[in-house]
Amino acid sequence: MRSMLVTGAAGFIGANFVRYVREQHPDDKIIVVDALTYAGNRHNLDGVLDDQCQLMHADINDTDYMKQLLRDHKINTIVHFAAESHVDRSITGPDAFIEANIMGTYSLLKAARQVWQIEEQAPEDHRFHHVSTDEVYGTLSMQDPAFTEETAYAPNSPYSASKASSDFLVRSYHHTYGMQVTTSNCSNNYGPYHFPEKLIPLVILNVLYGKALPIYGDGKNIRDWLYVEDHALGIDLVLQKGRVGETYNIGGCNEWTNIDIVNLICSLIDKRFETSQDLRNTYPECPASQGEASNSLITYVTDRAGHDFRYAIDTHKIQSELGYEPKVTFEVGIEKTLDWYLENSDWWQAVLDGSYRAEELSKAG
Ligand code: NAD
Ligand code: TDX
Repeated sequence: MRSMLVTGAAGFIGANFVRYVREQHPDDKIIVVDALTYAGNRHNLDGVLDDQCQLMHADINDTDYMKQLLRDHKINTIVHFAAESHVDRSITGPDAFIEANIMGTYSLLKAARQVWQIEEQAPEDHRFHHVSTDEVYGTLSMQDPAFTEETAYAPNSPYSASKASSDFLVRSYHHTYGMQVTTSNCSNNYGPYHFPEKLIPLVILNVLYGKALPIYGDGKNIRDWLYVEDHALGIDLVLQKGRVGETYNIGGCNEWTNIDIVNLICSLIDKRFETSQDLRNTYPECPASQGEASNSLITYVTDRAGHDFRYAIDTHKIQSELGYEPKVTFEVGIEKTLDWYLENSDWWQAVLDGSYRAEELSKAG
């Protein structure tokens, strides 16, 4: 039986991963540890927390507490999501990224090495899975082949540099101490619980309220988008069948320019408003409620500093070794995502008006 420590699972991908594991592996015991930063929200785990799946409000930099959790709950599997994750924030304030992504990963590795007594006992039944990003590989031109696991690291933002550093620390704990590690490098995720500072949820909510849709630069930058549940599936396969010491790229083989994604979301929202008086009444500021096209809100703004042009993932390794195949097409995934945001306004209202933060701060006393 697995006893898992899942870090950062009050955030977007970690919360979806925990939901996935609860469904697919109901016997697993899960301890979530999350510092509940601005991006962490305990409501992301509503309905899945119980005796077998508990949330501990703590910082992974608290090494002693991490050791205590590993011991007390006999953890044999760590799945490490906790990180600062927004590139724009890393440009304006890199300190938090160094602290959470580099120091935090180091703290967790240090705790695991000691508690699992890696060198003394060489225990078989342990795993440290590190969740990383395709951004560590840098940027591609239109002509370049997609990133493989052999592509040299060339991170360009403080965010991707901090993730690259954490990847190397994890790698070193395998080579030096024999810790059983795996790493996955995934492309852009989208889906439920995505924090609305990131492109897709930001566009959905701004359209509903008739706010400008900021497009960085000329909007031609390209990202590969993967439905978040398919990221969870990929990690699950790596945990079950992945070779220790290896890295696996996870992607959707689904490249879009930013401007095309934004236009698509606008047209999907326009279609829904056409047939729903209820939506028109609920969101009167949405252009579609006034018979206008939502993409009239598109506003070109100053480009992101150091903006990577293109990311693309070669998924051959995880497909051929582990049988990975994403299940949700983009056409289906983007509609599911839109449904989720339209059906869960309580969630994002509390995020936007800060009431979930206030609730958290009052709990902390
Ligand atoms: P997120 O920002 O939504 O969530 C991060 C979570 O980590 C939050 O709940 C936050 O409170 C927590 N956290 C931050 N610092 C912490 C600390 N010191 N101690 C404990 N908890 C802490 O991020 P996300 O989009 O869910 O990304 C999760 C992981 O996946 C990250 O490691 C990220 O680099 C990686 N990743 C993200 C994407 C993507 O598209 N979002 C793609 C590839 C990889
Ligand atoms: O307002 C915006 N306007 C805009 O044009 C925002 C927020 C973004 N963009 C562009 C920048 C990117 O080219 O859209 C693209 C996607 O931006 P983000 O949603 O910020 O994602 P990105 O920077 O690609 O990084 C994401 O994917 C990889 C995650 O945030 C990372 O954590 C992950 O590692």
